[in-house]
Amino acid sequence: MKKKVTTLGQFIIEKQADFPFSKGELSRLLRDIGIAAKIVNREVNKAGLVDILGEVGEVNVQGENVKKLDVFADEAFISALSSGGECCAIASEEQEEIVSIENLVSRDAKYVVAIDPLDGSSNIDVNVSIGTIFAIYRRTSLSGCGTNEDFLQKGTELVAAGYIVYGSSTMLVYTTGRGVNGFTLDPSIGEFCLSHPNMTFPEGGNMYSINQGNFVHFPNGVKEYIKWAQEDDKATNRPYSLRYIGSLVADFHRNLIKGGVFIYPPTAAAPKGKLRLLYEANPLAFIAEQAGGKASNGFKRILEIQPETIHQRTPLFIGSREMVEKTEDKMLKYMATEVK
Ligand code: P6P
Repeated sequence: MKKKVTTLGQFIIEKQADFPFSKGELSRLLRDIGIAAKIVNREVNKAGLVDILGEVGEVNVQGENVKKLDVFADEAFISALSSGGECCAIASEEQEEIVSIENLVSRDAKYVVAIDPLDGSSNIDVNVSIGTIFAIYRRTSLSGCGTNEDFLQKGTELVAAGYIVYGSSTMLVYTTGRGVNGFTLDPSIGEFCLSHPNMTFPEGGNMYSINQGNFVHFPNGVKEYIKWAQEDDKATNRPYSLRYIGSLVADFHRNLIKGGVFIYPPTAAAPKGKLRLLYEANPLAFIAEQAGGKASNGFKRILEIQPETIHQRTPLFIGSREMVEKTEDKMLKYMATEVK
């Protein structure tokens, strides 16, 4: 018997019925993100075929060489969100300042979106999975174009969050605070179709993701955790396997499905780590918690961190609950001697 196909659009409408007073703005905003994701997916899939690779030659606000697909993805999401009328401002990894959406349709819109349009873009040229990460807040400003303050809200205030992973297949995974659901793009009909309902981390897990090349610079708690993970103890499924793609969305997605912990720790040179709070750590932390997992900076719940600036960084320990807690135990052991 043919399985019923539920598209992202149908799913959003069905779920909207759970919010009787909702006027559909969030539904339309999620739809706009889905549309932009399909446009970016088309270009990502062509990347090897047309001259869209290579560097634009500019350096973005993060001090990294900008790849053409980064620019394309940023423009695609800004365009879709600007014309959709449900978002009044965007904070993007590719934009130093927030993008206030001036048009009449969006000026008084209810939501703001923080986004990493194409994370892991250094992997584009080697055909490794990359991703988009988005976080949706209700604005705190009363009207007009969005302001910086609209974005400086704790992750606990998130209304919705999600990611798109452009890999062997393209998936959109999101939460509105009532569980996590995954949709796989069916290119034959151009629709994201529900393929992973109610995603949760499996119990336990035996994979850890970290750039072990930086071992000498890690805090002692992380060094001790890595040595613990490598011990031979069949009863606790150790030694664990090290799986690190160097693309946050791909590493997180694999760990969500198979169980695992992803660690981007602080170092003396980068005490806040590398990853961004607003549009990388917070949205993935919301998803992780909704999927029964955990996300912290080694000591504190990611979603409780009060943002001060839109591009601020944070260390990130995220994934299966028990595995994150084990890393926190190790970090706590050295807290007194290490926290700056
Ligand atoms: P490193 C990609 O540049 C990225 O922002 C994340 O996608 C990824 O997890 C991380 O950086 C990799 O950083 O320092 O290990 O190369």
